[in-house]
Amino acid sequence: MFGWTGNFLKVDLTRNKAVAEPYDSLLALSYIGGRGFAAKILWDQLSPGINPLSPENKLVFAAGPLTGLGVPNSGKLVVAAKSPLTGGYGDGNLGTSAGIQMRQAGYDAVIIEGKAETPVVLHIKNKVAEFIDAADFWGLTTFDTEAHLKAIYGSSAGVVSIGPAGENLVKFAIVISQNGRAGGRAGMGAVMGSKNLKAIVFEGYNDIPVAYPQDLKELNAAGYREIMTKPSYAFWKKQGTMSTVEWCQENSTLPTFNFSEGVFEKADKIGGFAMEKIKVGNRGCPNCNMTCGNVVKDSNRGESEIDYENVTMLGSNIGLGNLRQVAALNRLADELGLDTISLGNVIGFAIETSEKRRITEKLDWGKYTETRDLIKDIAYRQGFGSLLAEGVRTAAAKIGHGSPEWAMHIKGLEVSAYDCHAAPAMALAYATSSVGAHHKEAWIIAWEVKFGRKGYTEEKINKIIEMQRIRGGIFEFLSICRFPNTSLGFELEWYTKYLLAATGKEMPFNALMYAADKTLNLIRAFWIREYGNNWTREMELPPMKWFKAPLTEGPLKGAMLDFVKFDGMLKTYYGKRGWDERGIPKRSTLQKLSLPDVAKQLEKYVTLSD
Ligand code: PTT
Ligand code: SF4
Repeated sequence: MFGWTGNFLKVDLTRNKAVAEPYDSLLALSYIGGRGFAAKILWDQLSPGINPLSPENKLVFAAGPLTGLGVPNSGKLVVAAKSPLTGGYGDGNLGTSAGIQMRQAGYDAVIIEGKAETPVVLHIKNKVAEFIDAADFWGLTTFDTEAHLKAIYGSSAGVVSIGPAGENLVKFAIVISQNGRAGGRAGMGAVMGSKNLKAIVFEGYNDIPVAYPQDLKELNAAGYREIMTKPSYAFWKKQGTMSTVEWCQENSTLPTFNFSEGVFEKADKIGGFAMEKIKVGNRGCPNCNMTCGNVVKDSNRGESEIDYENVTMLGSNIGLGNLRQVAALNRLADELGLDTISLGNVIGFAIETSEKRRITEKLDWGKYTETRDLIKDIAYRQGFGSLLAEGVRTAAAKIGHGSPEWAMHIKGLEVSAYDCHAAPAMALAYATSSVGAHHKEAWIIAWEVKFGRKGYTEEKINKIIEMQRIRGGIFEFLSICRFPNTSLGFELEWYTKYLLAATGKEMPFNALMYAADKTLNLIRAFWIREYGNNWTREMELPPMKWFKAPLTEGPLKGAMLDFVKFDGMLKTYYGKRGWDERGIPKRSTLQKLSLPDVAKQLEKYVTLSD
């Protein structure tokens, strides 16, 4: 095979064993890499119903066939497992040289199973895997862990690690690399912690076989040049995703006061232009000339790498309008290894619950010091923080007193940073995302704002499906950053050319879309297999707040979602997907995607329609 290494590495932490597992070209061509490989591995190798934090769960790091070959924006790595937060499929995608080093070590994926008796660091160098005692690392922040490991193994080693949050099994603990790249919102850091795995160091010095090396070299150079010619390139380098703050404020979609409002009176204080005033540099993933990580000095004079999601979830959503303080909270979350989106979401929930006097804890909007202390309590599972560490769905279920109505999650994953009172399509995108309420697959909000907020139309559904295939499928199985395409307009045709040069295979766009559907349906099947007959359409409905409590401020004052229309839209979406009214793939759909074995297995858990 060209492009693919043809090997996974299976690591058993219980037995301190690592074995290379070759796979064939059929698997490569069907699932391509990254999320595709991760989904296939988890479907094939996990027994349904396992506890996600038990040794039976498997943590998969998977890259695509272009990783490690110098392709623009290809320094990304998928991390996946059964999620302890949602009970379904979980994954995330982080920028790190670890993916590049993993591929150059000779592996397209590393599958980690079992549990080390005491904390370890896994060191993978070419074909050799070592299990290193991590007693001295346990308890360190992600920044210190990576710094210490790089001091030992050199600055070119790729390191992914967890912080105290992962160690303490916080359900939304994330995996961190390069002091601020984060992946695995749905608790991948907790899965790593449950295995007593503090960090992985990857070092690879092998060449990856490439079909047409000269063509690839020229295409790579041309791609980087092309990206720089895009009209929004210069502004992107200045602000990255931060300009979204002002845009959301203008369009009443800025998450504010636990998603009660879509506008925030201090939005200009935490927006892209405010950020420019305190910016000290750009950081980014490897192989990227767009470097969208905005490095700012925070209120503790530390450096913090910020972007839209973390600034709004730890800013407007908790009523904090001081960007340096928001940046300090973001840095703390990175150091502790907490997902900033879920963190801002659970804190917003806690403040609202306190405001409504359903808990005895006194919490208030926009209080930096109290919030900082609460974040530490969450990471170290102290007091009330330990309840919030379970995620908003569980916290609300335990608190009761009506609080599930303002617990902002779908399928257990906290909603990310777009208010949907007046955005039915974005709400549907959240509802049907593969990991729970994440914006990564169908960021339809911009399209919806441009073409009309009010409708619950088929056109919107079609657009969501197309976006899910491209963003949740193609970019995730290639494990390549989507921003050149989605933010600058770098054309999708480039990727078919890269694939041809790297693998020698013609993979036209429609073949990639088919592969995307296959992976997305397999992920769907994974969820259904886990939930069995408890799976219902209601699980995919957005939080009740968006249906019952209208916006009280801004130009869209009074707006909220319509329950009946939304439910109808969800059913139509299912129909277009080839799923039944519960959202379960039909037998014929799985057969069309060459997944007859999946249908057969699924039938043991639920009744499938034809
Ligand atoms: C992603 C989620 C996001 S999505 C953000 S900001 W975003 C948050 N970032 C966090 C962070 O930082 N620190 C922290 N402790 N927690 C964080 N949680 C949140 O995690 C990120 C960029 C961004 S910035 C986005 S949209 C794009 N995401 C991509 C993706 O998902 N796939 C892909 N093929 N390309 C992407 N490119 C962009 O990458 P999760 P990164 Mg992330 C500080 O994984 O679980 O999906 O969570 O990777 O290297 O940090 O780059 O406005
Ligand atoms: Fe990473 Fe940003 Fe570059 Fe994408 S654009 S590869 S997220 S630095």
